[in-house]
Amino acid sequence: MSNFVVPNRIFDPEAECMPSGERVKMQIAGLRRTVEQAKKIPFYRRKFDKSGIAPESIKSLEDLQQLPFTTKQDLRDAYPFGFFAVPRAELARLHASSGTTGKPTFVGYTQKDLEIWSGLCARFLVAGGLTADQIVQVSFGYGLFTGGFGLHSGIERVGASVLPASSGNTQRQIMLLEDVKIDTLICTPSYALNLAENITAMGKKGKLALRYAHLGGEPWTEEMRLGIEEELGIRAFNNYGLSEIIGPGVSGECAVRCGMHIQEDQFMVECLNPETLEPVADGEQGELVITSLNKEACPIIRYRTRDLAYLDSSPCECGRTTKRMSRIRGRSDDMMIIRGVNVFPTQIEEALLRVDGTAPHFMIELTRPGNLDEAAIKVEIRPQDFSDKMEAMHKMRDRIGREVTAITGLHFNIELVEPNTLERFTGKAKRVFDNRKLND
Ligand code: DLL
Repeated sequence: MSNFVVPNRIFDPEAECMPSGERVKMQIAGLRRTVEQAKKIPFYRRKFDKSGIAPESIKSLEDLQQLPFTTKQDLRDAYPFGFFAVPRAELARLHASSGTTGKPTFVGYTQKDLEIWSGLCARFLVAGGLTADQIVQVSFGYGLFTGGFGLHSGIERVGASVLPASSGNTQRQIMLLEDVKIDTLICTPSYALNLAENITAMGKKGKLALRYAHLGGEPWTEEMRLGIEEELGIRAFNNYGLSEIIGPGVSGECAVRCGMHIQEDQFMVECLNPETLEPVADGEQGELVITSLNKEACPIIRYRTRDLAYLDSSPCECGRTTKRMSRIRGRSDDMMIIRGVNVFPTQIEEALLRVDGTAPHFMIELTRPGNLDEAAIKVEIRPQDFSDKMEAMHKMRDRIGREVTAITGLHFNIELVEPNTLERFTGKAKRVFDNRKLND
C-alpha cells in the first residue's frame, strides 16, 4: 500500500522549472535587492560601510562571497527587533525560534513575505501529493513556532482544507484522523512514528484513509521513513526550513524523493566547510549557509544554519531545475532537537545556575526508547550540599526540573549524582550524549 505512485505535480512551474540562466539573473537581482533592504539594519549597514559594499557591487553570483556572515548570536545580540528592516506598521506577523537564553529570536513578515511563504509551502506540499480535494491534519503546534501557521497557509494556498489539530493529545489526534478521514498528516517525523505505533496498538492499522505525510522540523532517517510508511500505509515526504530564514518551505522533496529541492528563486544556499568557510563540492558534506533574495521584513545574508548536509546539482527526473539538498546529517554546533524543540546545552547550564548547590558539572543524555525522545540530565552536587537526606535531595531535583522546564519548555528526567563522579574534560566539555542514532 505504502509504495503507491505519487503523481508528479508542480505548483509553480515557472519558478520551479526555470531555465538556469534565467534563474541566475533573478538571483543576482535578488541579491542586490537584499543588500539594499539589509542596509536598513544597523548590523549590515556597519558591515557594508566598512567593506564598501553597495547593491551595485553584486555583478555575479560569486559576489555573494564578499557579503558578511550572520550567526544566531548576531540575531540574539540585536534582540528583539534589531534585524527588522521595516517599521512596525508594515509587519503582518511575527514568529520566533528558541534561543540559548530562554529569550526567543523574533522573525517578522510583511504581507508580501507571508504570500511568498505560503507559496513555498504550497510547492513542497504539491510536490508530495497534495491536491485541492484533500483534508490535511496539521499536528504542529500553532504558536510562535513557524510549523503550524506556516504549513496551514500553504495548505490553504493549494486550496485543500486544513484541520488545525495543533500538537499533543495523541488519542484525540487519532480520533480526528479516523473520523474526519484525513488524507494527509503534517507533523514531526518522530510524532508520526509515535502516532503510527499508537494506531497499531489500538488495532486501527490499515483502517485509516491517510495516504500522505509531510514531515520536518527535526532530523530523521530513511529507516524512520520506512517504519512510518509501513505502519501507516502512506508515503512520507521530508521538508526543511528554519525560522531565521522563513520557516518551513526552504526545501522539500518531490515525488522522485532524491533530495529536497531548494527554492532557489527565493534563497541562495551555499554549502561550506564549517572550519574554513570555503565552498565544498557537490556531494560533499558541509554547513548550509543561506541568503534570502526577496524578504522584506527580515532580509538575511549568509546565515550560518549549522545544519550539515550536501548539495546535488544533477538534474532531477521530476523536471524541476533547482538544486537539491540531502537530509540534514548533523549539526556543526551543539544544538539538540528534542521532540522538535531546539535546545542548547547553555540553556541547561542557565537553569542549573538558578539552583544553589549544583556544581557546573552536568551531562545530558538523549534516547528514543519508543518513538519519542527522552531527555535526562545528570547533575553533580557540590560536596558541601550533598546530603544523605532523601527529602533534601528530592527537593533539589524537583527544583532543577522546574527550572529546566521553565527555560526549555520540555520535561527532563533529573538525576543527582555524587560530587566528583562525572567525567572532567581538558578541552571542550562533552555535555551531550545523543543515543538516538539519528544519522543514516
Ligand atoms: O523547524 C521550521 C520547520 C517547521 C521546518 C516545520 C519544517 C517543518 P526552527 O524551529 O527554527 O524551524 O528549527 C530549525 O530545525 O536548523 C534544522 O536543524 C531542523 N530541521 C528543520 N527541518 C528539518 C528536516 C523549523 N527536515 C532547525 N530535517 C533547522 C532535519 C530539520 N532537520
